[in-house]
Amino acid sequence: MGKTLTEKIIESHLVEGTLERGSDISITIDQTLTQDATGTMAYLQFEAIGIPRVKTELSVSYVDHNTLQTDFKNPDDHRYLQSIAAKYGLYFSRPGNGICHQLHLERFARPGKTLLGSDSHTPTGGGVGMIAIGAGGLDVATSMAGEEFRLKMPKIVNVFLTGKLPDFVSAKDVILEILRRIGVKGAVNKVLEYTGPGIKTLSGPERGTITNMGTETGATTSIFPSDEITKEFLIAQERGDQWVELLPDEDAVYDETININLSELEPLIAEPHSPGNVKTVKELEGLTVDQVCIGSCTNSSLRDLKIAANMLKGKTIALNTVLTVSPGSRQVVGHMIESGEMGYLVQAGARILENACGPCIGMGLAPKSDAVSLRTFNRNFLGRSGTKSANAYLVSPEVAAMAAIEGKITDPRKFGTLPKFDMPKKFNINDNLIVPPLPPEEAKNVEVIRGPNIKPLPEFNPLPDKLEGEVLLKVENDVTTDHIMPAGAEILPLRSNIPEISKYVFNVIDETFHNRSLEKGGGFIVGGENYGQGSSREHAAIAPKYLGLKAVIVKSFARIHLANLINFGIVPLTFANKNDYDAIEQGDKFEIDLTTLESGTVVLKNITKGSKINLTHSLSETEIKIVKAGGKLPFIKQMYSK
Ligand code: MIC
Ligand code: SF4
Repeated sequence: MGKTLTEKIIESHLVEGTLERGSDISITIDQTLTQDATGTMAYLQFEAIGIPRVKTELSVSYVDHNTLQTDFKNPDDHRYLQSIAAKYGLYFSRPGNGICHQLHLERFARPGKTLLGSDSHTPTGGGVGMIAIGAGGLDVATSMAGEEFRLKMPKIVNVFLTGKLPDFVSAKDVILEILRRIGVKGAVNKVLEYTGPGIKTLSGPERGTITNMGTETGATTSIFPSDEITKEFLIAQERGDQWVELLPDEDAVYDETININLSELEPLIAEPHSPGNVKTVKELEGLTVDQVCIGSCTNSSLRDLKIAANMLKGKTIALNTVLTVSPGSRQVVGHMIESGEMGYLVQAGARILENACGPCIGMGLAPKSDAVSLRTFNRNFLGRSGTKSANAYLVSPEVAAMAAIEGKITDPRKFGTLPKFDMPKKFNINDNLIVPPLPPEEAKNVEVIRGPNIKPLPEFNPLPDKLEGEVLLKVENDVTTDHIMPAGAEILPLRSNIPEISKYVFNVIDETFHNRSLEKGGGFIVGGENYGQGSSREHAAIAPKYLGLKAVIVKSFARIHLANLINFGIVPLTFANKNDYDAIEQGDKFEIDLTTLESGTVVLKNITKGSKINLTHSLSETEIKIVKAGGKLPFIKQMYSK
């Protein structure tokens, strides 16, 4: 029986387990990446493990999230990260170089390799045929220390593409179409593997757009084969020697299939406040647009900026609309300047921002009250833009540029003829902002620099046999990590300081959460389906843990957040019977006996209601030990001390 590409790469990295779907497996990790907002924690944890140098083939530390620098905190973090990279053998991408995923695709992503990144959009690397997975910082830290990465063997979905995208329809519309069909939990514990004749019409970066935003379906990762298009891209990046052909077998067997005829797609848009609320642009035509933002790791490649620039050439943005552009990398900026196309954006009135995450994570350029903001980004969760009353919509660069010109949502096909532009056969390569690892003898003498913003990791104790407390909060389906641990200009700089950042836990839905948790000595969260979708930020686990959160009881979990809860010793439990969710109220007193955890089920006593509820979990034997030890770090320390 033939194999899928996913199976081939996983099999070549398999340490434990089999390809049987849903079983527990572990794989070796060739490359890691971190960004600054998750990186400081990841490296504090790496330091705590006590290994002198990273054991991966390649590890890169990027700075792209926290570049606003309203005070000493962000630059403190940057310094810390730079000194860590020098000490432990990592590449360091200096602030100003660009967004981690765009940069990694340009300079480091390699067909056939595995990449683990402490950012949920790490699957961007799947655009060149690698298995690239997002994870919490601690999992990345242990991978850097040479440990294998544990996951459930995912199901593999064949996304079979035929046809060719029409003018003014682009890669973003492909992933929006998939989100329209399967929603934000449609691919949990699945890999989206792209095949079919249509893939030949998509360039490396366009494939990256699709695999990047595959994250929003809950997928473990997404992958394209490594073919002649990949070869062309790697040659253009002067990395032709790293190309290998990697295709699924012709008789590969997939668990599911999604058929998409690219020729039939039309411009799409995701409405507030979920990437899964997809409509056609036509349906929303005429809605006044206050802000347009082009950029983010989804749509900031040279191709994306070129199409927008050429549509805006010789025009002025509408009086009622603000346009921001945050390019993905210096390579992109360099080409745009050289070709003169950056001038088209500037002359049209675009506000050119730094090559960084910027408005995507609420780091500046918050929209006005009640604004309609059209963004080429991948997430439009409530409050993420920095303005709680704003309505963010997700679109392609074509739809964004058209809205900037017209001041209202307009089908870009009304623009007329698609402007022509050339893509370079060879990109300008300048890696002078990527500091390579120091040789071990020199690295030894490097001193790690810790500013006052870097606070030590809190320590957590083993769990007792019985958990007691009350329901601190009951939430609905699809609660995101942006609800649990918001980001933005005020909160993001606190990522290296758990006591401080914990003050903002659940702030968007309940400002009393922090104080109540402390008053009650911690307790429980009850939630619906897909709890913890979105970001890989482990702060959504560490900070609630710091406030005393003992267990989370939900209908289902999102993959990365589930792993983060385990890593920090918060027991993740699911209802055996989902209807039991209904009878629970905030404030109910619970008792959970953990001595039966190994059997796969535990009983929850709702003391307030006088009822008993059966709970289950998906924890492996090792994960049970990790949770009971109070988290992965105490668990590893226990292991090493033995
Ligand atoms: C995001 O897009 O939400 C982030 C910010 O990049 C996160 C990581 C983080 O919270 O630091 C992600 O996607 O994992
Ligand atoms: Fe940065 Fe936004 Fe991409 Fe997250 S989704 S890595 S915040 S650009």
